[in-house]
Amino acid sequence: MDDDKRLEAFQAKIDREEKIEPRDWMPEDYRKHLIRQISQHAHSEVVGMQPEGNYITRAPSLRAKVVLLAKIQDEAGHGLYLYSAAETLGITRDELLEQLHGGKAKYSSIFNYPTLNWADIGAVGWLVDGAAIVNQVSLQRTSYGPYSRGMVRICKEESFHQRQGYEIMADMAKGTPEQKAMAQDALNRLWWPSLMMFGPHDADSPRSGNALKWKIKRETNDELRQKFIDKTVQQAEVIGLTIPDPDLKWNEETGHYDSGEINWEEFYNVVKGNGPCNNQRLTHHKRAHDEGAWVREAANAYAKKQLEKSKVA
Ligand code: FAQ
Repeated sequence: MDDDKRLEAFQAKIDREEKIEPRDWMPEDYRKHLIRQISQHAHSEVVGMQPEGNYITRAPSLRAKVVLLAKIQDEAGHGLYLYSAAETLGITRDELLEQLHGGKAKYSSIFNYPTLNWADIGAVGWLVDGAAIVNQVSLQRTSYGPYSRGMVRICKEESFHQRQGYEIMADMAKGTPEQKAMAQDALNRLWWPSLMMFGPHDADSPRSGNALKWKIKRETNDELRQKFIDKTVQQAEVIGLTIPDPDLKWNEETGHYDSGEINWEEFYNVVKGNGPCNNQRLTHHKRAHDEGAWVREAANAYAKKQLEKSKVA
């Protein structure tokens, strides 16, 4: 079959809602697009452990500590599923990490903001995991089989994470005036960066055209952002917190909330590496990777030994 025919058959398969699997023929651009998106998603999960990891030793109760620990371990697991999904596309884990450490691969802008206190841990679970779920529920229907299946499990775990954060915020919002003020302050600082997680407006999103045609993305950046706003505004109302957007108002006609404009200059600045914690996050990741070299060496030596044993048997 020539390439035009293959391409036609590939698109027809996608249009029939059949999944593309690792051994299926796929255009090079589709493969590259997926490696970029899945690996950036994986890096986000792993780097995203850092803003929370600091609070394992500071959680206010044993229960809070156990729940936070379980959540952070889940994020590591999500990173591993996603790296494995990316590897099915013909790239190695080492190459993926080189791209991260060399600054070629991005990770979500949200993880370049600091977590200043326990209320921020609540806001991360509620808003960041909440935004991640909206995006990932949509990605469960993505066209690439391994990514789509990974998302199903990840979404189940994310909904526990979102509840973990919302519970912290709800408890603080009904606590002392100081606790409520801390919860409100965390919402004020993390609201806008959470909206930025969905990426630029559709008109400014260069990757969306192919992503939608290939059904890698099932909904646009703005559609998903709107879904997140609609459901989160109501959750804020229930616990008595105020979304820090003076332009936010219900629109009877559209059936959605209208909202103010995101500070895109801030977004692009963070994406370019100049956010408050970019340097800290990457430096920490590199150090942890270097310090873990002995674990990789030991695992490789063990695997080699097992292989030799199986040859002898
Ligand atoms: N941050 O043309 P588009 C989580 C980049 S998981 C940084 O719209 P696309 C769990 C984009 O890469 C959170 N960069 O791109 C958790 C592109 O640059 P490139 C991660 C961003 O791919 C919770 C350029 O801008 N989730 O939180 C961002 O069609 C708590 C142009 O943008 C995923 O990765 C951003 N926010 O749409 C863990 C979901 N937005 O690559 C721990 C999968 C855009 O050409 C604790 N990814 N850029 O150099 C996606 O759905 C998409 O890739 C989007 C971006 C929606 C992120």
